[in-house]
Amino acid sequence: MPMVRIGLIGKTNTGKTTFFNAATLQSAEVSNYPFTTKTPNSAIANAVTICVHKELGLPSDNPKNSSCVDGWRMIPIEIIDLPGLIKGAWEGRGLGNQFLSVAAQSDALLHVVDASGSIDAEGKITSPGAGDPVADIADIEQELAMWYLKLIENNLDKIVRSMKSSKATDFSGELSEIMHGVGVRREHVVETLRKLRLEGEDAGSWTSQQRTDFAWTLREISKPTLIVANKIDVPEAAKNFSRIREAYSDMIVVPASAESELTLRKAEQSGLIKYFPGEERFDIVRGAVLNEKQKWALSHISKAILGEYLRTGVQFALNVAVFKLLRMNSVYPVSDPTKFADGSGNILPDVYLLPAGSSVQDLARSIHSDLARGLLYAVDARSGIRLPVDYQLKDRDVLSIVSTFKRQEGKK
Ligand SMILES: Nc1nc2c(ncn2[C@@H]2O[C@H](COP(=O)(O)OP(=O)(O)OP(=O)(O)O)[C@@H](O)[C@H]2O)c(=O)[nH]1
Ligand SMILES: [Mg+2]
Repeated sequence: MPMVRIGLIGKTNTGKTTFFNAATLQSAEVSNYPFTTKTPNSAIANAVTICVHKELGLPSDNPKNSSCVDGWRMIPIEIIDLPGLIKGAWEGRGLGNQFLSVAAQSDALLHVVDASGSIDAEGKITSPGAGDPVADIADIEQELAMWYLKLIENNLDKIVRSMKSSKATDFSGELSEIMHGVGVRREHVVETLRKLRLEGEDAGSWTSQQRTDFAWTLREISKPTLIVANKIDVPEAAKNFSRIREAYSDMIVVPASAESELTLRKAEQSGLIKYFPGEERFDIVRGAVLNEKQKWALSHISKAILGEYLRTGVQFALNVAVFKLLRMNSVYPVSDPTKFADGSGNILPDVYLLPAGSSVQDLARSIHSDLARGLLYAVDARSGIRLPVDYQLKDRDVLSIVSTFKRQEGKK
């Protein structure tokens, strides 16, 4: 199963690497100098959802491809932290440009913005409130669309020529093939054409406005994005957060303090507090060893972040990206539906993330191609009812796949 991949994009100094470190517990370099990150960092974080084991009345489970902590199922996903982008990146300015293609290989993007307004338009640190995060978002959105436009325009003539020679009328197949590397699928192109009422039009005679609209819409459809309004711990951020929500009312905006999440996860790691990522609270377990600075930091997080915004936003942003933007369902394949176990008796060993609309056939295919080839039907472990191969999977389904090809779960 290819892992869900989420890319962090934004201007320099917005806190992308801090977010990445908090989500993955890595220690990639963070600083207040512009362009600290010079090449992409990639590591594993988790999407978190309530595990089915409690609901099924099982006292415990034996996760293999994921983990289960206090009833939360943690499903590995890949996070990519990218160098900061600047205006003109699509034309080759700055470090970010050469990595736009890496960003584009993500399934979804988290657009990290400095909501405290502590950076200027070029990403240099300034006094809080002086910068304009609403304009920063627009700059980056523009970069992505221009980059798509360039890719499209560079290939449009070729596509139109080849369509003419093959007398084809629909260019979605060819365009998606060319843009496959940046995660554009045929259905994205088809949806874009439909949305803009450009179906059946000769792409070769589109106006430049039509090309631009096509690039913007294709980018939105093929690369779902949410805005992370970071540095919400800085007082100046509250006002900007409202402005961002207003200006981008059609997008999900998650208030976040990546630095607070990093502090909490590090304190949890060293046993100072008990904290589960995304929770609305933490408990101090070794209060006696905390110094004044640590005490102040934890109390500030408790009041200014958890008290005001309920959570630091890091885990929440990842969950929203996976379960809302990408509409993933979590599905638990088992080989013994009566015991909810694999062939070796491991209870609920695996969970798969599959986009809404996926079928039993899709699940079988993502487990093993042989399993899919010999696929007969599936059994719903909760009810024992047989499910046809085209049954559309629901979130939290537990099912056993019956195929002429026998295999044990966990063997790939
Ligand atoms: N107050 C506050 N500062 C933060 C937060 N997140 C990051 N910072 C600070 O912002 C500065 C930039 O952080 P980085 O994580 O290096 O930013 P980046 O977006 O990766 O920057 P580039 O790699 O240069 O693109 C550092 O001084 C961080 O400590 C936050 O949630 N709150
Ligand atoms: Mg960085």
